[in-house]
Amino acid sequence: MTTTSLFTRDQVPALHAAIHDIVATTPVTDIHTHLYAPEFGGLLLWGIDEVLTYHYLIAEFFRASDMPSAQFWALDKQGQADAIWEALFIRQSPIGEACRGPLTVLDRLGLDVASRDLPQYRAWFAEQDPRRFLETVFEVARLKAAVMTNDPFDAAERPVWEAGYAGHPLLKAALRIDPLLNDWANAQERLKGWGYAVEAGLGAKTLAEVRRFLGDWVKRMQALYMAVSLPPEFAMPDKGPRGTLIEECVIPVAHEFNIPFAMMVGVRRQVNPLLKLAGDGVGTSDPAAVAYLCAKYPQNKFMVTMLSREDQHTLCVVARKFRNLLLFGCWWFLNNPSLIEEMTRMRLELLGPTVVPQHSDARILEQVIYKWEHSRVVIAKVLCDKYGDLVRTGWTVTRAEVERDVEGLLGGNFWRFLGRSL
Ligand code: RAT
Ligand code: ZN
Repeated sequence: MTTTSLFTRDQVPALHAAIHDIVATTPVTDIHTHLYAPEFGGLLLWGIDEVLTYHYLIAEFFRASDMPSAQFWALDKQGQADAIWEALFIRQSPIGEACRGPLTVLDRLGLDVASRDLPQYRAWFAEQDPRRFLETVFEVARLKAAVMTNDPFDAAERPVWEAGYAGHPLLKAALRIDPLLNDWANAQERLKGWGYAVEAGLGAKTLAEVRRFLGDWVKRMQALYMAVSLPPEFAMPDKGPRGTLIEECVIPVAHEFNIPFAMMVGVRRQVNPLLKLAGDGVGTSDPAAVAYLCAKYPQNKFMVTMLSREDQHTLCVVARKFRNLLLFGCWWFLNNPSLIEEMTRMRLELLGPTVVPQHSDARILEQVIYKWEHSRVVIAKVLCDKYGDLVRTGWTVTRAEVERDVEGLLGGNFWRFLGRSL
């Protein structure tokens, strides 16, 4: 089939086949992950034991098993992976989305899923070289780039930047500033220790120093955007430290460097601390906070994803009003086929192809294989309905037009929003 193929109302099956093919093969820019370049050493997680101890699976383990949490946490990584494999894959069927993921990974890497032979999988992963494996995984997942989550407050990560890390062709940086915006008292002490003249009260001098801190790290990381995750109570305007720091520091620095400020709203941290990283939950938020920022700062760019299903419609309506707002991803508890389908449908109906329907949030390298494959299938299904509805009006669609739209949805819209190219 050539790129000039034209689809009419009589060619819906061929149109659907083309859409599935295009969505499955178009290279992706994954705009939010927790992956790292190999230069960050142990921060780049990969391998079957990491895949099996993903925090989504840890949460599910504690439902399926009666092992006391202290006993689980006392196990080493391999012991935890063994316990999870036994509880979630052997003693019950792995039908949940987080369980299905590792099976897709194993299969697409050429391993025999039917064997259920965890030691054999381990032996295969042990032979991989992380640098080469990163490229292999990106090829299998058809990723052309992924954006990391880079936190200058992280004691393991910071020294890599300070030692002059020079960047990676596949992994781009994003400056993550949760500690600054969600825990100013502690952040202030840290900034002071790093030579910024900040005080607890947010006076003019302190705000200037916070701007200097942000600017220094945007430059050092060549950050594509600044990002924060926020609790359900996030509200703007807000006279407290978070609101002041956003309006007086983040907004002007984002404007100066012409980068977006990404807000990931709705996470209720540590609902069950016994689960550690797996212990966070969700709450409904107020998209009016996003509308306030978009309206007050039309020269700034904002990227937003919200964690609660209930907020998605209101957020779409906000995005209809503001061209400086890019919606992205089906985040975390929303990254399940039924919810991706519902959200993608709603976004395309309300916003057309001006969104970034998915990011992977991968914490472990191999996860990009399943997260993207599973999402591509759902996105293609929704697009089949949408283009099918179009041609049934008498409108015609070319393959090149579908390719153009899908390129945007799978990352091009992000780059254009940034005003950059890969
Ligand atoms: O999705 C996740 O893995 C969460 O643990 C969070 O990291 C979340 O994505 C975030 O960026 O805060
Ligand atoms: Zn994340």
